[in-house]
Amino acid sequence: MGTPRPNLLLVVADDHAANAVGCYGGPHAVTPRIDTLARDGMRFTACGCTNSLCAPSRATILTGTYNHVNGVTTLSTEFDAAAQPAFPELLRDAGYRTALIGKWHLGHGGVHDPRGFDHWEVLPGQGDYHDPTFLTMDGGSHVRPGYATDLITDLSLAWLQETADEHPDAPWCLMVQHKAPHRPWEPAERHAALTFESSGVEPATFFDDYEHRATAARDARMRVGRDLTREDLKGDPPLEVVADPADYARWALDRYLTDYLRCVVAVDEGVGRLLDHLDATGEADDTVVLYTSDQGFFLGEHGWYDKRFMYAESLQMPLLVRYPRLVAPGSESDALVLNVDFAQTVLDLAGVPALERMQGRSMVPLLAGEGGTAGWRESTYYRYWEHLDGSHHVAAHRGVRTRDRKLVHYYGSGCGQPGASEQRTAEEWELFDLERDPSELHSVHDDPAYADDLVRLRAELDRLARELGDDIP
Ligand SMILES: [Ca+2]
Repeated sequence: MGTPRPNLLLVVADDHAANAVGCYGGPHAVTPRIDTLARDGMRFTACGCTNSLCAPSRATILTGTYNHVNGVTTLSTEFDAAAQPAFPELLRDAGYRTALIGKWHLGHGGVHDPRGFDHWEVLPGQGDYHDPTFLTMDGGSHVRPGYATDLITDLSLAWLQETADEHPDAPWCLMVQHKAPHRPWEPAERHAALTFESSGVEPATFFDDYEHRATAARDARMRVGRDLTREDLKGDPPLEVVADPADYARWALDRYLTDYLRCVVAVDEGVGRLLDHLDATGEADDTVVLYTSDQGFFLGEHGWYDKRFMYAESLQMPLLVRYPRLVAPGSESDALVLNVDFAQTVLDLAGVPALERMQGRSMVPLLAGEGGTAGWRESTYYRYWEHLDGSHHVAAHRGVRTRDRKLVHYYGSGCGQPGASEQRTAEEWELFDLERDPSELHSVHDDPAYADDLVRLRAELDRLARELGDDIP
């Protein structure tokens, strides 16, 4: 890249599904400010995560490596920032001012603290929505009165002002990491009465019967109509819905989505404040703005909340990138990009060499609109390690996704991972024809018509595992 080196504003939400980002065309259009990033930049329609879970995705984003390399396989495996070089440190070494504000979720104290930042202020663990405690670089902590999403934006704007005052000539990289809209979905007081027509609309797969798939789908404990708690739903159901499970499920979905979307509205407002700031300071043209989430989320599809599975809604991450000096407004890419690509992309935009160990690819050619997806990867590797956790009970699995097929392998073991059950479960496979069955309702794994596909995809799964250095269970 030429000069000037761009500023880098990376906004990472938590569990923000593409179906709740208006520009993705889903049912929930509540993000007018975030949507301007698609209007003015590039919308990626097929961005995936490599493991649909908070901490593992964050470790992948920072290091540009898969979880078998960075060690953050589950929620119980803390990040060793001293042993896992991450892109912010490389940027700082190259003269960038760097900061991280908000959710970290990769452990705290010593080697687990954020590294490579001139400034950080983070929530402990998941953090709280209201009057949250923040941890600071000096080892201290303090409670800040207010709403987490607003406070994270306030602190981000304050740091931008401070760095502009003290280091006016240095480019900066700011990671704004929201807690929202993560469970338990507690909205700001000013949004507590907001309602949404779309919260009452059930997805086509809401009453999924989990037939024609591995038993893992049926056995998962993340059904909106069964597994959300009274705390999640903020109260008891009205009497008229308790007798009928379908009525109860619809009520729970509306309750769940209403609070989820209220939390998203605050995130959108926060993004709007950051964009307004860039306009006010005249930095908009020289700043890369990237909006994403650490993974996707189920908003009632298949009857579920949460993530973890390799199914479409949890696999897909929203990814919007605005950078007027490189990216054409209103552009779109359907390349199979991954969160493991972000580190190398950001470094490339800054003109800083990536590390040899990084396992993704720079998306800069895609952002520049050069050659479409020619030469880009045509298959992606996935592995969810947290076998049968006590709450959601999703079986560990790995898989390969191509443009028109998805092969999933439930390998039946926690492989000794912290946070994973040692209970053995049956080994199972699923194969989906994504063209005929985009909702992934009917595995064709045992259909003779797909025998050739199966052979080809199993070989591709093995090839990817070998290439990336993951042990095949
Ligand atoms: Ca998350």
